[in-house]
Amino acid sequence: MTEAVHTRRVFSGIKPSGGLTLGNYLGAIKRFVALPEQGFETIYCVVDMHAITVWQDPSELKHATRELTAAYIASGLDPDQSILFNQSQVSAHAELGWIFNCVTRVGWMNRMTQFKDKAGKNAEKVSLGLYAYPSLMAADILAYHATHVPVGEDQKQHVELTRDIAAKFNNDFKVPDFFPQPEPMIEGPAKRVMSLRDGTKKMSKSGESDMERVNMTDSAERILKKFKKAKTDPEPLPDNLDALKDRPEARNLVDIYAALSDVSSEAVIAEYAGAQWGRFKPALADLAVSKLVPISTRMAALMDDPAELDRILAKGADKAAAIAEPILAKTYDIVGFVRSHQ
Ligand code: AQP
Repeated sequence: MTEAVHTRRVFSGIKPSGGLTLGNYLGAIKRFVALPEQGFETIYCVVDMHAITVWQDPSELKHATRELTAAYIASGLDPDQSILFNQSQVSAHAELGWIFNCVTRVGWMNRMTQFKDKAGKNAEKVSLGLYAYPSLMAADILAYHATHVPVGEDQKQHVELTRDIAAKFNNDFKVPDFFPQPEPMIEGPAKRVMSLRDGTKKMSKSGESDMERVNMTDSAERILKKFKKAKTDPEPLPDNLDALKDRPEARNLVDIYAALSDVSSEAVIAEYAGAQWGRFKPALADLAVSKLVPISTRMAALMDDPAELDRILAKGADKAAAIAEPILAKTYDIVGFVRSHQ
């Protein structure tokens, strides 16, 4: 078989599992929005089926799905240029996910650190879906033969698993290059935005205290308060990043500043060398307000017309299905399913 040439196609998704954080914005949405200009075909998904791996109140799930759609658009995503849809409206995800459940080995799943972190001591009580999540994520990506997956550092292991699943499928069924080997794109200073209260813990939607995170919908006052109260240490900022090695909270705030202002962390430390927190924190908070508040204002306006958001998702789902369905049909044929009912 000649080597397949796969289109430079990006796929990524975000769970509508609650209010979006600055981590979701800097680690995902802001980067997603920049990719169409870089010559990629882009497919972005509101992964509602991943959200229900932990309990979601049904009406809140609908609200979070529309709010995430609004966040993508308010951050600059053009739904005519990128495909934007919610996962459950394209059945190829679940169908390919089942096939991948039968390709993936239990031993591979047992190595997934995010499951261990999320399940904690409760592993016996969490859903089977939470355990199988990475196999559905592989289906999300490979149903489109996507070649690039922009994600935060926390998702790297899942993209690597996707590569293993693709390779095993291609090998087991002797279809070299049918599924591509997608590349994780993990770039920039916001690969892992940390909690404002503990610089060793990821900033998460579901973190216990609201003061740990900045939400995309926080008011200016709330953003200012959260940065003011953010945990730091008594030292001023040094003149190089190496000196922040054992100061995770300080490093996190420098990285957030860099990501918000589109400069490197080195440039931030050069500008603020020797600065006390009393100078740096208000500058950071003002910067965050100037970037986030215009977005949350646009989000609120979009949320005033949920029917229009639903229409955008429906149109996106049609475009997504037009790509995924032929790939799924070919996969079924490769697996040996009889397809006599059209
Ligand atoms: N703190 C973060 N720093 C950088 N990137 C992040 N992402 C999430 N948090 C950070 C990136 O956002 C994308 C979507 O993530 P998700 O919402 O689907 O899943 P998640 O990583 O499990 O996000 P949360 O906020 O931690 O959700 P909950 O608390 O509901 O589990 C991914 O690309 C992720 O890397």
